[in-house]
Amino acid sequence: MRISKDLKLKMYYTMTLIRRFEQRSTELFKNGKFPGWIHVSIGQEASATGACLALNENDYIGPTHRGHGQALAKGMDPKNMMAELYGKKTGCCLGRSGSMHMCDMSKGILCGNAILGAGLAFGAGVAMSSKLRKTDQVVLVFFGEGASNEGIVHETMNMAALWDLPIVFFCESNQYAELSHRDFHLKVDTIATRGVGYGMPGVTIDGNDVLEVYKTTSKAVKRARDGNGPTLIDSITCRWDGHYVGDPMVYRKEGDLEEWKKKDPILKLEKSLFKQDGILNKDGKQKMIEKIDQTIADAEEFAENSLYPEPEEALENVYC
Ligand SMILES: Cc1ncc(C[n+]2csc(CCOP(=O)(O)OP(=O)(O)O)c2C)c(N)n1
Repeated sequence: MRISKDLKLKMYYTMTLIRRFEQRSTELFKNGKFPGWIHVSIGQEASATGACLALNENDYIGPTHRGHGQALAKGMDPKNMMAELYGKKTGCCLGRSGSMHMCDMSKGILCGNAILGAGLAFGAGVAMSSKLRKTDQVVLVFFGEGASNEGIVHETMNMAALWDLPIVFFCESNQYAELSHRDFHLKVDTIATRGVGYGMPGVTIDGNDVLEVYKTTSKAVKRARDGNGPTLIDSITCRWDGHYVGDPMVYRKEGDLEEWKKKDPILKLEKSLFKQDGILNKDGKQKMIEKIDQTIADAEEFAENSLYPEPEEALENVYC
């Protein structure tokens, strides 16, 4: 599969935006600028980017509790995301969701979910709707290797395969689930092998290689759109930060962070873009970073200057 120069640059831009957005939101959170809890995905940018860029604009994603990168890659406006983190009225969920439940239906971003595995069942419902209404839309649901052991994940995969739903199950295997290394709760080397048990293909990929993620996801999306049912993708990556911002990471395996940092997904793509003349050079990189930093600064200013919802608005948009 040939990947155009423009798409490669878009991948680089998106991954860098995710990283810098999350680095800045970490600083803002630590400075007490907004309340709650945030889970960042620094180190995993290639997985969210390659997966989302393989989708059409009107396809859907089901994000996780670690979903900033997933939503940005699917096109959420950084202003609405930052304002949501701040709990402001101008946020993507009017200040009601915070970091973990962001959505933007106009961009096909179904609600993030703090209940592990639940997003898969919602996603299968949306995929079923797409199939019944013949809209040709595909749903890609993200989950972690920790969530892969939840009952709802197995029930959903079985049903989705049985009914050939247009859905892609995308596992961001980032090595840790809360404070547990994967070896602590998984007997198998890759959860892709579980696909056999449901009658769907399972593929293991280097989740830090955005080109590989994109190619594999594109095939899975085509299979789903063609009516041939779901694919299970195990995208092997690693989170560099704690489970949540502020996590002291005392459980982390010695030396593993250093090893994973050598496999930085952004640097990996950068090296290949620099090598192929004309795609990116030092100047182009600098300009792109300036643009990204301005986008983030604008988002921050927008969030700072926006209003909080009024207490009497608390029950607006509540359906039941
Ligand atoms: C049903 C359910 N069980 C337990 C939790 C508590 N919990 C929150 S995040 C997490 C670990 C998630 O690990 P993983 O699915 O690998 O995603 P990651 O955080 O690594 O991205 C757990 C156990 C929860 N939110 N929901």
